[in-house]
Amino acid sequence: MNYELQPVEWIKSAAQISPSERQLRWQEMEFYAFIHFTVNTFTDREWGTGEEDPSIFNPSELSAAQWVQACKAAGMKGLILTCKHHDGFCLWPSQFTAHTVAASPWRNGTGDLVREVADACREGGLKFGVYLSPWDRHEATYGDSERYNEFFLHQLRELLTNYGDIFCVWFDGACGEGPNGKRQVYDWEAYYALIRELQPAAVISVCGPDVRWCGNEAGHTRESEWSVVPAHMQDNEKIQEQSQQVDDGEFARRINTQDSDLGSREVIRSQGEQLIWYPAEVNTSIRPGWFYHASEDDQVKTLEELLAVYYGAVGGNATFLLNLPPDTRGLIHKRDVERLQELGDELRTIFQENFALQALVKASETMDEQHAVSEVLTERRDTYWCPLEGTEQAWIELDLQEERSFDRVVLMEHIQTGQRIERFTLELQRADGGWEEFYMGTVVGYKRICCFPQVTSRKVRLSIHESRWCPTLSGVGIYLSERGGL
Ligand code: FUL
Repeated sequence: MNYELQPVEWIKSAAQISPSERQLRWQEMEFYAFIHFTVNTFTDREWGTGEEDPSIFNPSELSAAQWVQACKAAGMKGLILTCKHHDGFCLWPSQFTAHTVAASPWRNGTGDLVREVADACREGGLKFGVYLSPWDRHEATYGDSERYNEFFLHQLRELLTNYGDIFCVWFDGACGEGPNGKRQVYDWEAYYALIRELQPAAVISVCGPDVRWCGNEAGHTRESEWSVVPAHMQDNEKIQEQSQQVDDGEFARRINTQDSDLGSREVIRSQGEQLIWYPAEVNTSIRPGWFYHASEDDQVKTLEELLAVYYGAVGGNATFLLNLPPDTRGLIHKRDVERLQELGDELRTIFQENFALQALVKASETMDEQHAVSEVLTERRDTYWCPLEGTEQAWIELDLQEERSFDRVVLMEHIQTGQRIERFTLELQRADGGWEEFYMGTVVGYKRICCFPQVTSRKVRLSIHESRWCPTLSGVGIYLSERGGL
């Protein structure tokens, strides 16, 4: 981008930053699982020391099919497995270390859990992803940067060549001291290059260029989650940096992962740097811990809690990565399984009937025939409505053909052409013909699920008050949740 541009030209170029094909495919997955499982499951810890004896890894009834079934019941589209957590124990028989399932009694040392999970995913129609912790508390070369990087690349290659298509490589930012007291310098560029070579369709998440960590592990999303943010958000080393000194001696505020506003006009303009498409993922666990602890059996998140995270994440222009920790049997506990089924049932019920599909729809203006407003009512996401270029305010109106009660409105931008909507309202038509606002929102992006107390009307209007260059919409849905307003 050229920072010398006038504001209107500048916002036009910001409006045109768009996702890569792999980012688009990933975003469409919406909801998928994290599985944290390793020696920690058997030691009842969250972080292993690296000194665990592989003989403790011995799940008695492990069934990857059960995990996949639980994910599918919840409506998830994929699963990411901790193939190696910080303790260094590998769930596959890596040729580059003895600290693996091959040294455990599980399946008499002939097991390969990565294979079992990858196969079960493929069979069940889920995409499969890998978590490989760069921080390794077992590996002797850790801290001897060059040698460890080589070792890590070997492990990556094993995972990316032997287990079919991988949709995501998830890199954690944790970096501790090595056994020799040295600090490891990760060769991120080499890791990324190998992933692009072996699995070009995979996104690289968190410590990676494709998917941004939302900034917390509690399941919170920002009110305005922008996918277009300044390029330094991608900088692994500096991600926690609060501020930096600029050339003229003044302190310029640099936004970081925890800030509440990463992408408003004011913020991106003040950062004065390259903008990138870097969408958010919300990761949280169904229980307090990432690994299974019997003591947390009565702390499985409630349906209401999970729905709230779902609405904030999937309904707030992010994706939802929900962690499910299998227990020492190698099964997901009954309580978690039941909760996942309830969640899936609830979501299927809420989004069962889209009242908008019957609607007559009109718009304040339309760019051309290819972008007719009727495109917002089709299931297709590659077609969309938009007004004339340069029109930042516009509206569409839906006549539902009969009076309807509803409490959820789903809006989707055509993000293939960028993220543009900044502020909108929803209004309904009163009996006297006047319009009454019942919802105000900011960004839309891939998907915004507007939740509000039930209203009743035949006509609904979406007014876009602020947008970048010109808004787009590829989908609109209107629903009634059985539960009433949250
Ligand atoms: C963190 C790790 O330290 C936790 O153990 C867990 O894997 C979480 C997803 O990321 O950084």
